[in-house]
Amino acid sequence: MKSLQAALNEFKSTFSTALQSASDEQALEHVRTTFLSRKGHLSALMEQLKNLSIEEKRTFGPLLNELKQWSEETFTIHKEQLIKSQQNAELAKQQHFDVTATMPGTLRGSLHPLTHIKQQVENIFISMGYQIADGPEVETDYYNFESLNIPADHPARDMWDTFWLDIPSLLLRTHTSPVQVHAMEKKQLPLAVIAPGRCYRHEATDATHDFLFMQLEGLVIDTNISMSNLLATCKAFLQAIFKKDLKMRVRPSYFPFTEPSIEIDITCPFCTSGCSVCKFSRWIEICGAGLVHPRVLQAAGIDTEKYSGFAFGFGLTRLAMLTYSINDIRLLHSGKIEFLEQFS
Ligand code: FA5
Repeated sequence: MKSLQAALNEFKSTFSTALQSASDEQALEHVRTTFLSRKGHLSALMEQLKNLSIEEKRTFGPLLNELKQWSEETFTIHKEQLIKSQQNAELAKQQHFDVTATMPGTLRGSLHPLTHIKQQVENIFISMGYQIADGPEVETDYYNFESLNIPADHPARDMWDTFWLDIPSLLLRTHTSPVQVHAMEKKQLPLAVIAPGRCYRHEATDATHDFLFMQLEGLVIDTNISMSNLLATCKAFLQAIFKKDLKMRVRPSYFPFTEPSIEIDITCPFCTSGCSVCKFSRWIEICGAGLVHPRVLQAAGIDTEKYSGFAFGFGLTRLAMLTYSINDIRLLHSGKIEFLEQFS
């Protein structure tokens, strides 16, 4: 009897000591398995009960139950205290964390030059009252060609080397002009939209041509629209983007969806007497444009007696090249960190 009493006392003191020195959850779990689990010291003491006489059982039964209850409660209290103090320590660490501190040697991201120019262009046109329109990059033959007055047998299709998909009549859009038709079909006239976006052409690449590039489409439909509205808009836009009073030159051109069609050149923003960017000509071709062809308006169900419009298509990638003096268009999709770092 005495020895069981001694064992109970010893359990109490060793359990208390072990619990006090358990300073993390792993140590606490070790205390639990050693003392309180099915194979632990407490179970071993309980086992001894069955070998005792009835009288001894009367004495030690309640004592063992008390010990069990006490040890489990003490363990739970200790565990809760430990978790709380860990949380407090974690919180104290966070409170001393300086979110504004700079980490030495970390790479800082920046906007891609194409994203940057796109945002600038959008802001300029939004300030002129334009809305941003969008269209799919996988287009149908109808929107990329037919609706723009370029039927299947029209030789002008050769102007745009096309990536056709395996699915009949689907292609990667060769220009942003299909967005004109999507916008007109919404029939909310008058209309002033721009559509910056990616285009794809199945052509050999060089320093100024890529198979993937960005264009900026513009379309205005209203009553009494004339060529002078188009030229004034282009001039205002170019002055805003290059922040210079550049001279514009207009050349006659041909696009099946505009009549008359023009191409616009600007004086080179980088030199006064010729440089490699303007190929020593002092002029840089910047966009195709014109008055929207009546057939395109009619295809979109617009009354050509009442409405007319102008459209333009800038090479947005080329604008980025001019703005940032990038001498090879292919760098823009090279993913080269040394190249991109220059724009941060
Ligand atoms: C067009 O794509 C017409 N849709 C533009 C237009 C719109 C005319 C509205 C009239 C009215 P063009 O094929 O010329 O036209 O392309 C327009 C601009 O896109 C070019 O001036 C050039 O800056 C750019 N561009 C064309 N091909 C490439 C290419 N492979 N890589 C990079 N930029 C290109």
